[in-house]
Amino acid sequence: MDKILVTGACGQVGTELTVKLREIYGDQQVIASDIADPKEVLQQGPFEELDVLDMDHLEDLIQDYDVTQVYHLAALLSAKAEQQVDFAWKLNTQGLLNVLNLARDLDLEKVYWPSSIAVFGPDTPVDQTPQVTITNPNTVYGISKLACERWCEYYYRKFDVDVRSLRYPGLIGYKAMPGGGTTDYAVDIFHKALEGEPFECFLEPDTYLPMMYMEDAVKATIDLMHAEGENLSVRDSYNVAAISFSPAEIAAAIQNEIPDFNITYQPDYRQEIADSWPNSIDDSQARQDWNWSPNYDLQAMSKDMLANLRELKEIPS
Ligand code: AKB
Repeated sequence: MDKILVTGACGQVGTELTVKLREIYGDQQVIASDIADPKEVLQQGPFEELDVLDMDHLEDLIQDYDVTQVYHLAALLSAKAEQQVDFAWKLNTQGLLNVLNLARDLDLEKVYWPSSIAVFGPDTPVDQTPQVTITNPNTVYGISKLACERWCEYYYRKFDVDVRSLRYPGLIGYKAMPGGGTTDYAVDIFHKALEGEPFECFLEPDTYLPMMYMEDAVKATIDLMHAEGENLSVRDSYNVAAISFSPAEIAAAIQNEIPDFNITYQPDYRQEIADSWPNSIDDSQARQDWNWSPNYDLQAMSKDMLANLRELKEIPS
């Protein structure tokens, strides 16, 4: 019987992934954990307060619940990490190493860990960035993700830990807010547009970044975890792609639905982070190995985001 522990379950990805995993495996089979208090949506099943740097507590939880798989999502995102460099490095790298060591020592069946397009840097080819290419990240978040990718591959090859990973692009969803990323603007913009407020964007209008609707990100994660291990040729982290757009383009997509919506631009330190990341990603290896393909383009995503947020915020259309 699969028993799944999700760390960082209160985060943007964790919230949606935990709900989906409980739909698939059953509420009691998925233990949500976070350093933060449980959200209402996570109270359908077990919840444990957990600091992933506390290895003893992590080990106790895995043993007490007979956990077979860990989805290790607890981390600091790019913009926040630049403000707390030492802590970001410690949380992002030691947190994963704690999980990988326990996966090895307690013989866990599988581990999922998210990497990011932040592993790429200013020397990386920006368009259709290949699976294997120059990385050279220049943010603490990117450096930590790249180091962790290497650890994942190392633990797979050396200790047979079945750890699987995706390089998430910016993720856009309506069920949970992102916290501290460079791509967060692409979520905030929908909230402002629906509240009838102008949006001040912290990136330049023509800053292209790879993005993905959360439905697709959750699908990619589950599909990768359900894939036959022998089909997976990438054991550091898979490129996955869906949409690439700029702030000006997403504003235009929103204006199709809300013509009065107004955007202004006030770039800050996050512009430099965004400038070091690719415009678009080549995900052909993921397509080939486990049949990855996204369902949402910019228009479909914008429509769905607005419809769902309208309902949640009880705003008439
Ligand atoms: C961030 O902006 O930090 C994240 C990411 C691209 O990993 N959304």
